[in-house]
Amino acid sequence: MLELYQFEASAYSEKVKLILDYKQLPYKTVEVTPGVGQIELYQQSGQRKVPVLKDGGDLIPDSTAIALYLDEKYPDRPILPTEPRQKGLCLALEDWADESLGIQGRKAMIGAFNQHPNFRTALLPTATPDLLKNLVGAVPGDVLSILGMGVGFGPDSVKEATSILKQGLESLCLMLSSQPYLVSDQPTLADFAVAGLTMYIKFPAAQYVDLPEGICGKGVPGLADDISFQPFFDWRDRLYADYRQTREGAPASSTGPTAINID
Ligand SMILES: N[C@@H](CCC(=O)N[C@@H](CS)C(=O)NCC(=O)O)C(=O)O
Repeated sequence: MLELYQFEASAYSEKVKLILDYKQLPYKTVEVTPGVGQIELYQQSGQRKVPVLKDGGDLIPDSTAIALYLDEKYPDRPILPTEPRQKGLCLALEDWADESLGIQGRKAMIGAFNQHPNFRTALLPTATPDLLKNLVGAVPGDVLSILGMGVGFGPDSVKEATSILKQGLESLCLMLSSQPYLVSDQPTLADFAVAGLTMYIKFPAAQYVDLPEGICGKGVPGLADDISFQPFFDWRDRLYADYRQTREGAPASSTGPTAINID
């Protein structure tokens, strides 16, 4: 069976899980322990980041490489359009999702999380030992940078990220206002990349991701709760409902307020 080495809270891993689910491929996830688990990953794959897909003897790091590998090896329910213009658009949007939405989203989320230490621990993989969780709460800067989660963003950098994301979310709402998916009338890699990489702006509901319930369905204040971006989040909810597998025994979706509530 396919194995996905991942962090549950990784948006790049989420993108791959959306694709695996869309393609109806059975897989199991292997939670990588930050730090020590990444050393093992490095020894096996030559790099320390998740996601990494294991398919028999093949080990494929990087969400884009995994997506392309999956589409070639398992061509049923294709995620790359064949029409050249659509294919070009799809690949460009996927890259934008990875390089802009994902990276700026992480900055904006860390900016929101930095306001309250408890929220930092909520981001850690479920397998993280309690000791490390406590450390993250106590000295988040050091530990989170070890985890590659990016901290130390100044207010200007968070503000800039938020403004880039506002334009991104507005663009997505406009693109989706007259068509069901970003590139064609079927979901493509672009849709799954955008849905996955916007995870940090607003976390999916608990029935899809195994994160502390407190953050599921919540997101960056000023983005996740801005009513003008609701069409995008409604579209993403539909994509999840249509294609993402639900977790067994997961609590029902919460319909509460969308912003992170910082007490
Ligand atoms: N380009 C990579 C980015 C993957 C990535 O940034 N993964 C993060 C988690 S979301 C990671 O593993 N960070 C740990 C580190 O940098 O040590 C992809 O598309 O898979």
